[in-house]
Amino acid sequence: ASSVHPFELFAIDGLLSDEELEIQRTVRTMGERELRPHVADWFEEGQIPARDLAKRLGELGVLGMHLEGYGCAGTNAVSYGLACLELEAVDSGLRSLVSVQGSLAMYAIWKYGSEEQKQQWLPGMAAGDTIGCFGLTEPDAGSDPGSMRTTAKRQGTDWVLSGTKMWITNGSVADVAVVWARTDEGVRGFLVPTDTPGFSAPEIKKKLSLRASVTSELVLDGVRLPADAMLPEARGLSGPLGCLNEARFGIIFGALGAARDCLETALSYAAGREVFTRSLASYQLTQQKLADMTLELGKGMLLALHLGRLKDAGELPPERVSLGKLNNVREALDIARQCRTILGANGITLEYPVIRHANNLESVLTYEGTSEVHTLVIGRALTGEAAFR
Ligand code: TGC
Ligand code: FAD
Repeated sequence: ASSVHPFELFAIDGLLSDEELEIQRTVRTMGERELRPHVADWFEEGQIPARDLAKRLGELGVLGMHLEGYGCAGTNAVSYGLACLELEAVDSGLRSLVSVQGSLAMYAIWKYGSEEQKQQWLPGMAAGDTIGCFGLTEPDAGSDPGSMRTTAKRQGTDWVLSGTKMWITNGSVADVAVVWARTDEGVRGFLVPTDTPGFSAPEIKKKLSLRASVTSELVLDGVRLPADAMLPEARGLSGPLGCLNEARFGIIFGALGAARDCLETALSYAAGREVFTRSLASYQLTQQKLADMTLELGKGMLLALHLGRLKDAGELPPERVSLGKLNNVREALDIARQCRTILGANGITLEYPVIRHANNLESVLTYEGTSEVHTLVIGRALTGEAAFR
């Protein structure tokens, strides 16, 4: 019997330009050929060849791809989203590497940096020769970054940074850390070369999610920086939050990549698996699961594309980003868990990608604003009442 791909049922490709389709195909091909064969091992071992990966992703042109100038490709937002989708179809950890490099570390410099800072850092970061990380979260300040304790104090013309950042993607492999700290004039951002005395980045081990991604603590023990290490154009919490909008946008598409991979796996598994007398795919209960998941995947994709078009038109305020991040990550996680049931016991091994995606999506639900935070952002937009505190 013939079958149709979930995205084909929704006629998604017809909504994309030739250039967008080409970028999507290129990233997908590279991911399938070069990343997928290794990713289950990276996940199992809890180790990735981050330097080689960054270099290869730089060659592919996806690091900071939606930024203009300084060696960046300057694509539209939808193309960037599609690249995130294809990388996350392999593993959320790979999309994380790209999100943090391009949307958090590079974007912070691109948006808030001086011309000298941009010239110094961005071309190497776009090429993947230089790795960046983004330190906002602290052990006691996650959803509420305004309560951060890390300080930057003036000593003559220098700045001295002290404090601890937690859960920082790419931390231990980074060459430069974008660190947000409290100063007498509010929260400011600093570019910290990671070989500066007083800086260390121990890796966080024993994770059961995003194992194919480096996650670290950043320790700032009296890190002395020159005056020009500060990002001149970022003032207050709107600086880091402005970067988060960019990374959250990538996740709106990215999470659907993980979901698509789970659904494709479950469809093919159900077609080949005989239970009782027939293929698992021929039972009504299975078809209900597959139909419901296809609906959510397709609706999520339509939402992502709509938000992408709005972003390209300059009409994507933060509460719209929250709509996409909340919906698409939540639904992707539900899809991953439901697909897991279709694979039965095979669903719990790394022989199939499904439980790896499901475990990864637990992190994706939490980072870049938890589902509760995005719910409250939408609630504030609807009612005018902030319920965070
Ligand atoms: P609030 O009073 O609302 O705002 C403070 C200032 O910030 C402005 N603002 C924003 N600006 C740009 N984009 C946004 N999304 C913004 N949201 C708020 C706001 O206008 C204000 O500006 P000004 O000039 O008046 O000072 O702030 P609040 O303290 O009440 O907090 C609001 C809340 C809870 C929504 C916010 O703090 C928040 O988003 N919390 C979640 C934190 C978060 O997402 N952390 C992520 C860390 S990075 C990460 O997880 C990377 S993982 C990546 C990977 O591996 O892929
Ligand atoms: P908390 O803020 O302590 O929240 C705990 C629970 O309380 C959550 O369910 C939350 O939704 C809920 N909650 C909080 N406030 C409210 C409220 N007002 N009302 C109701 N419920 C509430 N951070 C970085 O800065 N850079 C990175 O590169 C980075 N990478 C990460 C990578 C991984 C793998 C992970 C897991 C996290 C990463 N983070 C990073 C940190 C991430 O952004 C935070 O974990 C996240 O913002 C939540 O903060 P928290 O873990 O401190 O949880």
